[in-house]
Amino acid sequence: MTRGFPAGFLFGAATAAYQIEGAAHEDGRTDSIWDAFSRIPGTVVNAENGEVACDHYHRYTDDVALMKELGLGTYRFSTSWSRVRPDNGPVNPKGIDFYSRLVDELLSAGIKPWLTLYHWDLPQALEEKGGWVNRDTAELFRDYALSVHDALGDRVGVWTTLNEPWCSAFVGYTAGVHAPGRQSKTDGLAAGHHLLLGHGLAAQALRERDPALELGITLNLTVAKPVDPARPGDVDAARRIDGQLNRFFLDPLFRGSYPADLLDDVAHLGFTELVRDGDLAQISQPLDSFGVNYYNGSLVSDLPTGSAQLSHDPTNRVTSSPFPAADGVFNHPQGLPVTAMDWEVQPDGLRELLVRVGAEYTGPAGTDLYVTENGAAYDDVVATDGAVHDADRTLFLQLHLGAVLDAIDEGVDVKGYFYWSLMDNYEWAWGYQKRFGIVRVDYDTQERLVKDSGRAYAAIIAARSLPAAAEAALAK
Ligand code: GBH
Repeated sequence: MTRGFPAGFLFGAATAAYQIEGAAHEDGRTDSIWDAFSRIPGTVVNAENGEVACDHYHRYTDDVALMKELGLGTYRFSTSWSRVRPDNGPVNPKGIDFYSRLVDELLSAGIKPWLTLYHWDLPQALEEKGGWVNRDTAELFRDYALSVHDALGDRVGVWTTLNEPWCSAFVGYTAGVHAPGRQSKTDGLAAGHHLLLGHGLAAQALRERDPALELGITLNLTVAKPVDPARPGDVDAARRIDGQLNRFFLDPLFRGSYPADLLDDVAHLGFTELVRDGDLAQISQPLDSFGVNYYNGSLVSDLPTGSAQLSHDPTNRVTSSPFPAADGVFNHPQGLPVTAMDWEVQPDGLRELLVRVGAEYTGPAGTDLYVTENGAAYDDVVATDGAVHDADRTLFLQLHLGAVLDAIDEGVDVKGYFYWSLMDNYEWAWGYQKRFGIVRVDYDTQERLVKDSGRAYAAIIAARSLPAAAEAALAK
């Protein structure tokens, strides 16, 4: 027996500007924080950067043709602030024209454009004025959002303000693993609040300008479990991770307040002084859509294990934990299979997360729920027959689509799923070493090759159901 997806369920794939576009110095684009960060020795594996990436800037018509071949109903991409408004100056006609042409190409292929305004690439000129730690950046983000809408609002219906503000704030400003590479608990907290504020300002302004748009935000969320539910230290560890990763963003957005326990945890870092009257009302704008990015869950304790890392540092620099108030919290392996990122494969965590988010946040708010990213890196090889037989990725995809169906069976109205990523690309501090695509990219020739997983996804999309083989795997 196969398992069908509900009518109207959207199937897509996702990318982000800096990870695929290349053309970093073309048509007026200037540096983002990722251009600057990747030049610092030791920050990125093999000192790789996004100067060329997948050369999507020049190959977007071919890439859209591939999307059409796969049968994608929607494509989630991001616009580069540094291309649209170099150094946050006036709008750059050539920069915005690229996105205009991309959108036209998508529309003529029958693919719904899903636009994200910010996927981690702040103009470096703004970082030099304090970046997201500077409250003014929130207002500048609103102005940039309106600039993009001025040019594309007539053709793009779905607008996501931010991708994973947790990563922007805490991996960028506290752990130092991502751009801009700062290692400060207070900077991460300030960045987190100002990103939320920027979201709220942009959301209100976009909505006033265009009441018909579908407006949302995307968060990376986890399922944090205590190693031993009977040990108070473990339970508190799980509470902290949930608070500092999930609820730090979910609660202000949907409930108009920061969680009390989180405020207690970070009080000694001066967090409350940052939050001004009216900020939370500004942040908690009504949302039409909400995106969950899910990769894995976490099992935590206040007792260390052999591998006591909360996050991975690709280049083995001295970096910090991304959690500002979780010193003494340790991640424990669950013994599940891992991807090439060493992330455990835990599809049931996606079901559990969707059920929780649906029940506690999006459901009561009447906000549509989507999985805007989910995917896996594997050490793909091109076989002698010229194909990539990535059975591990196909299984990953099927298991997670199965988890989405499980959540739907439990009554959560999940409206769509985006695989991360359409194609292999620049995996941030890991450079080109990690491949997440359902399409392989040969970085010497820029040739694209649909992997077996891409064919499997295309078949699922065409049938609008999971095949029987997937169900057998799911039953295991
Ligand atoms: C997404 O972020 C990004 O949006 C995308 O740009 C990126 O390419 C993609 O994922 C793949 O990385 O503590 O070691 O278990 C991913 C967000 C947050 C997911 C941290 C993994 C736990 C890592 N990540 N999380 S670990």
